[in-house]
Amino acid sequence: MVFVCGGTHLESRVITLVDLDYFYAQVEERRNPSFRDKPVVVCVYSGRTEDSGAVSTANYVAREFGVKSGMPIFLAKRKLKDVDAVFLPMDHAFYEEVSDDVMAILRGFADIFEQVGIDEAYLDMTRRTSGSFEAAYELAQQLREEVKARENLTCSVGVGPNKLVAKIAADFQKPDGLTVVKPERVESFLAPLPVKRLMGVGTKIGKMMESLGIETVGDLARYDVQALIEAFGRNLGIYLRSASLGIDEAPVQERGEPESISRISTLKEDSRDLEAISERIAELCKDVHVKVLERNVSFRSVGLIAVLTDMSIRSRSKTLESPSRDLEVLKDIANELVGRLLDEVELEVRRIGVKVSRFTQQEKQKALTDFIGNRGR
Ligand code: DGT
Ligand code: CA
Ligand code: CA
Repeated sequence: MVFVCGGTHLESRVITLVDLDYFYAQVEERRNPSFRDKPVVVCVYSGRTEDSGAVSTANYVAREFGVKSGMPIFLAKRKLKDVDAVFLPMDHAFYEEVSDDVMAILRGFADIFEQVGIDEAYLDMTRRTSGSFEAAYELAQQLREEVKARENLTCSVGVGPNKLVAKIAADFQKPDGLTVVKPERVESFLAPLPVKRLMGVGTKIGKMMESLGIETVGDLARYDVQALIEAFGRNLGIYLRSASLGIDEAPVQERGEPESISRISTLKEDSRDLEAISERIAELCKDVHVKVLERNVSFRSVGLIAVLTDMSIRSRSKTLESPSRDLEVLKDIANELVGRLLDEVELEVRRIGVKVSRFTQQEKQKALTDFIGNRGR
């Protein structure tokens, strides 16, 4: 495939994958720097008994003790017996917030940006690097420095001619690594890696391959393609063959933006005091408003979410007559909704949240006014 870019014909795309290191645990370390040298384990407590549930992720100190994502909490505790380790419940809303902030930085480094999951994103950099992997290396370093300086987080970055290679390159040196694989180095880079590094090769297919004597990506690349099709079926067989050669033409694609922006936080103490709640609401509105401006949207709906003392959740919302992106409008409506809510419930409020939705893109409106403005000139 040849890519045309600014009149020059490029041999290859330049695709970068950024994956934040031990994401939830790293965010917890940032929030509480005294955790840094200790094993940190972020848990999803199922709530049945004190220790029932699973490990969501762990920092690299904890991983040295054999703690892994998905492991039962009691097992992680056993592995960290007699060690000064930190076990924390997952705080998903907070990780989402941090993720949004990081993604806003990454977006600035991409021609086309595709977030995948909470802690990783693909960046198509073909245009801005004019297809140069040297330029991509520099950009990737700059990106890592910026994420570190502005968000105090480390990430691992892979650069390659497509998503498949970029992803494997990012996994190659973790944490805090950068691996660039130029097109001509793809096959030799992949060949020695275990086949399990390829997407789609899980435990079951891995076992089948083992029985065929395929251990590395190189083994797979040399394997007779007809025999692969016999063993794995046509679609998977052909996919495995091309994956083993580092071929992947899937484009980096901008995903649909989330339908809403929200912020929620816990009050210092449970309360029905309108003034105290309003103060918190003003802060939340400010945060939401920053995101609204960043996304360059206007909202037509404002919502309020309250978690009460008994942990029950109430929400109220209001639709605007016309789209707005005004902080004062947002605050006024949020306060109106709190007033209504307090009239309607008797319990105290524990957590309070603000949400905006029903977006319209600001850009399009601007383009239209530009157009009308230009006609008169
Ligand atoms: P890494 O990338 O190897 O340095 O470590 P993580 O923790 O960033 O791992 P990653 O990128 O696979 O996953 C991103 C986040 O997703 C991670 O911080 C927590 C969550 N997560 C990953 N695996 C699991 C899992 O098995 N269960 C649950 N509940 N959450 C998970
Ligand atoms: Ca990660
Ligand atoms: Ca990830």
